[in-house]
Amino acid sequence: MQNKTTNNEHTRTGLTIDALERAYNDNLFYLQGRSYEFSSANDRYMAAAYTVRDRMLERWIKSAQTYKQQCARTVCYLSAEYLLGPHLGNNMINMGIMEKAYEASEKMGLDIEEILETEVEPGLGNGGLGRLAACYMDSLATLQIPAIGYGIRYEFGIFDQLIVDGWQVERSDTWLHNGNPWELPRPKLRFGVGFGGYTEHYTGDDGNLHVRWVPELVVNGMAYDTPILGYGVNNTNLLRLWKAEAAKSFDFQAFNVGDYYEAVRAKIEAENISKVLYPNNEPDAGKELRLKQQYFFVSCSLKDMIRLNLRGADSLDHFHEKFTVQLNDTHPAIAVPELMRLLMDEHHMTWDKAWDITHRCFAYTNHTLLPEALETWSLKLFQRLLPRHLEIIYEINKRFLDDVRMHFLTDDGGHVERMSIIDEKGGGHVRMANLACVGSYAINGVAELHTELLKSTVLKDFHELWPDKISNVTNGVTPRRFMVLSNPGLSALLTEKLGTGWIRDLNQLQGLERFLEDDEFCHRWRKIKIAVKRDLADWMEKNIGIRVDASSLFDIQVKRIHEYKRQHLNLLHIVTLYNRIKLDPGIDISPRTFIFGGKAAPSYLMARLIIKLINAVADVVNNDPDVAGRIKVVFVPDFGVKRGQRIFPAADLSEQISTAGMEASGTGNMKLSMNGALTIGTLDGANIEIREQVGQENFFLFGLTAEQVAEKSRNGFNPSDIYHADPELKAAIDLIDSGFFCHGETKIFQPLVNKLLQRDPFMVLADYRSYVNCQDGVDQAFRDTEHWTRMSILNVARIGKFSSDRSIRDYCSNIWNITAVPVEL
Ligand code: 26Q
Repeated sequence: MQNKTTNNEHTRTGLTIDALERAYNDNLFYLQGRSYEFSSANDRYMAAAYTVRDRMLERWIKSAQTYKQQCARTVCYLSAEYLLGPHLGNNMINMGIMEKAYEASEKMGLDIEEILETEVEPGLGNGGLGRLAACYMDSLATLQIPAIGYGIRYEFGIFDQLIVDGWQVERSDTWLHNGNPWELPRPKLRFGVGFGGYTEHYTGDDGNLHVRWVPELVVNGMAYDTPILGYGVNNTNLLRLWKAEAAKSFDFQAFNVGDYYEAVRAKIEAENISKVLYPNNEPDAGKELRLKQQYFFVSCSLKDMIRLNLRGADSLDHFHEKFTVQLNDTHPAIAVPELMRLLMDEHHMTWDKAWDITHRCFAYTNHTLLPEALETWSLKLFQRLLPRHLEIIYEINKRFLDDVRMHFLTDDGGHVERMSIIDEKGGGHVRMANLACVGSYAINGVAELHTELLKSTVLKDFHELWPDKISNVTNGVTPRRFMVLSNPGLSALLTEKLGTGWIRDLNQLQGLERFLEDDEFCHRWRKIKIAVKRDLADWMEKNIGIRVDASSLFDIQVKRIHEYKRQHLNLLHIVTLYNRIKLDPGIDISPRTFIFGGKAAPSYLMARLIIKLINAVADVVNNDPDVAGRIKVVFVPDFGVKRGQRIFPAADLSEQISTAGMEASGTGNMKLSMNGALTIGTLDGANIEIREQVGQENFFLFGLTAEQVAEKSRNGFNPSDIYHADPELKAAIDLIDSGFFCHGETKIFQPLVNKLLQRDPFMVLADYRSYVNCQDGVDQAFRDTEHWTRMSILNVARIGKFSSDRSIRDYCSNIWNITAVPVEL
């Protein structure tokens, strides 16, 4: 096989169809060891993946060289989660070779759809927070910002979800089983990370007092690098994930004294640290391992940054100028004392100098207001695992509380107690949010309402003390993955009318407003939507066995299952429609397909029950001849990025129905609206800003405001009064309670019904009437196809703000103070 042809296109870098074809065959043969005739789907996928990866590597190396030469300031994004989604299609889009890949595979008789479908997505995250990190990595590279994403290379990511008899069943994730062509292992890049032990105070050669931590156990972290290519640029950034390994080979000491099994146990324990991703909402059990994970990846990452800094400087005095470090929630907040420790204990800086650098380094993003979701660790666990860090935290806290006392003077009003990093109650806990606030130069919320609520509730005291520290950066999502890749039909129409500029500058979609009166355009808009709905319908029939009408209204709620997201409010509407049909079988209802998807945290019983109820209602509704296909209910199992890419483009209606004040931002709301769905939603999170942008006349609003929710939860509200006053509501709840959806079993859904009627902090019943009436409005609106199309176009035309490019620009100018570094080949 030749490396070059007459047109001088190299097999590993050339972008012509001919070069791609040669490269594919070469990789299949020499990397997979397969001939063309005897390849499996995975062999073909691997050959295609290596073909694309080869073309990323020179860009990657050039990026590293450019950043190094220019001593570029770099963003380090510290996140315990990255929900990346499949790489292959996205990298082909960003490299600009999707069309050529189609042509080349056609020429070779390959099924490119099958190849793309074969990739198992790396599910290294739970949901919104992890997916946000992945969108931000895409935008950072696209905007040519030098950036490193640091995280954990979990061997097992988020579990796979099966549905058995309507219940969620978890299966372990298998993303690494067939090999991962996107990562490059870096065996030379290893750092030791200590745990346990004790601290020693000693006088150094310099005559000063120093502290030395003598850990009981050292675990190694090894780097695995994944290149992240920007769209339409050469910049290729780095996602560096750490895998835990035993520091000593397991036959070392114990073997000599004969305790071979003890040595094996120690090795396994070390490797456990990066074994599995924790589901959110998982309570105390196993918490120790979670803290170990956090410290493990943070310590490796900071040591790596120090190494990089010392390559181009002879001290760490300018560390905070070289790097800015974004903390994705409090999960990496242990970075604050760890950087202090590294600077003082290992690089012999004074406290004052180390603190000056540390608190100018970090910025903290908060993703939740729910008090039960704010992380704390018991002092006992901290003391046992990280004794030196606890000493440092005490000292940070002591100095900080002196400032608090100074600031609030005699009239303390409880500030010291509330702002302390240590919560003295219940045996004592470290409050990670307080640690992150004190250790950071900037704090941000993820949508305007969320940020305002942060300032007035959970972080009120900090806002009083530092009025300029808290700001808002509304979340965004990448249009490359969630439009160009997942909705090629719509993207082609947009590009035909507007050129390709919208892909990097989403505000250019405003140009669509010119076509509102263009009948031919509107007709094509509808044709594209119906085509993707048909694709999804075919897929669901094939994979789930439920046949739906592609011309019905596709009403979609896909996200993690949680009471605050209120999938059960959606269900109450469905049961209400069912009752209406049963009462009057001739009733006129716009045909609808209700599509749900989402995973429940394994220990979250109420969320598991909601899944069971969705499936139980689906079973009855889908098989009742009176309903005659007017409404269908489908639960799509194992919702993740890959399934999302099929579902988002097919939505007519996007359900964003959380209790106001509880969804920090939401990002699915953006993905759906970008694909032409209209939103039915509460005034919560980013919904408010989406409505502002697309126009209130193009958004279905219902429900209590955050203020009203807060007022009701202060003064109490009585769901049972609402139940008795609304006959349709009562009928819906009674039907669920009667066991009707469960072969007469009355017990199963009782916990759910009881909670709704007795003490529901999520106020489902309080919003029921407003929701159902709003849904009646949706039903009417969907009948006016032309007007619906107009609203759909306007949603897309005005969604530009929610590109993650805009979010990253906000971070760059308002928080990070960083500028682009273009890479030339
Ligand atoms: C904490 C402790 C122990 C184990 C797990 C966790 C844990 C893990 C993940 C806690 C929370 C998460 C994830 C939170 C999350 O995804 N939040 C969402 O973040 C999105 C991006 O900002 C927002 O759009 C959503 O509103 C918010 O819910």
